[in-house]
Amino acid sequence: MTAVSAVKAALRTQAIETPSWAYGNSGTRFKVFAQPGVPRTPQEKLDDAARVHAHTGVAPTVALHIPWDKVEGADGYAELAKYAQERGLKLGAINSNVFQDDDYKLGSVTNPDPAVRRKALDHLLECVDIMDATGSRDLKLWFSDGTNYPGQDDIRARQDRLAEALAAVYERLGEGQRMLLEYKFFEPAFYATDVPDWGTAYAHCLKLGEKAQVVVDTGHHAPGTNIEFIVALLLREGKLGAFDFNSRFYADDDLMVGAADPFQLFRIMYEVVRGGGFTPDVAFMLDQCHNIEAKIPAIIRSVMNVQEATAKALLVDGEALAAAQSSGDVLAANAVLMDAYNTDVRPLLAEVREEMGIDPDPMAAYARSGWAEKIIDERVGGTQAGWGA
Ligand code: PSV
Ligand code: MN
Repeated sequence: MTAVSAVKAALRTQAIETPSWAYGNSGTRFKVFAQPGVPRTPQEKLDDAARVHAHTGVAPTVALHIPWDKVEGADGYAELAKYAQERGLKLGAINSNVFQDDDYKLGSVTNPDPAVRRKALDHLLECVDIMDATGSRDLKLWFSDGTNYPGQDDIRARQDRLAEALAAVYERLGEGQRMLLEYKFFEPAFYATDVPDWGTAYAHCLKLGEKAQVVVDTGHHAPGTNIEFIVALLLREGKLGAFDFNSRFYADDDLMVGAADPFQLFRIMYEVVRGGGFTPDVAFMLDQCHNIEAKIPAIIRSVMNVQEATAKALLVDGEALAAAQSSGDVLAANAVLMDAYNTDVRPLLAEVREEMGIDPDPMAAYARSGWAEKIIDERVGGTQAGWGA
């Protein structure tokens, strides 16, 4: 049996990064529903993130998205990092954005026009400059690049252009910095996406070197994909850099992690633990949008969902599992996993929180804190943060 004290100790060290954009307004291509109290600035997003960390104890970093979190002035990003630090936070991954300008209609770094490619590359390099100022370790790259129609552009040439841009960014990385390459099987390109799957991301990262790692966004797979297999394989190859956690029912829904399929999240976390991925070398980030639900409690709930899946994964009796597996006892092996999955870990996590000096019930503590009412009262006027803001 796994010692409960060891499980608790591991849970206390967990770090789940929350995304700045989850605190802002979001929606679908049909409608963005504004919510009262939503942050107007990157600083206000950090104020909200600090509440999530205060109530969960395990959300100490915040990912930025550039230009959504652009700040002015030569020292703007260093000051933002200081602002975070004063609130008990650190700035996390810098997410690049080469998907929202008109220039990128036919792609960014894979665009047939060299001038557009240069512009996209300059943005990626600027993101590394920002990492220097914020002290961030990771640059997250997601490309919306692809084609809508067969014959629209040369699939192979686009891979060459992608490789060229990635190599230039890789060259620019400093000591202790990494690039994380994210894949997504479709959207906004519908025929051929230039980085559609883990294999493509892996092939590029392998060529680039050890500072290039793959990001698994759980929402970026076709229905039925065995994501935990991908996780196991990337870990085995030393190429799993991070997760973007969220839930999907249909496409890239960006719903709360663990909401659609908590069993899948458990299976993923089991492979993480099994493969030695429960270390700071793998970044556990959320990439979600809260279109209709209150944002801060939704993020707290998401962090708790990841914690619950992790606790269950840590509770798997490895010895019993190995014994059942090696003796070919299919049902016993399956039962070991299911026993862990079916354990109610909420009391254990409540104890962990008490030991960390925080309220055992983060949702109730946040509701009692009065923060939601305070931001609704105070954040009046200005422009609320949201897509493209
Ligand atoms: C793309 O769908 C993605 O998952 C990337 O991580 C982007 O940076 C993020 O969503 C934007 O919300
Ligand atoms: Mn993502």
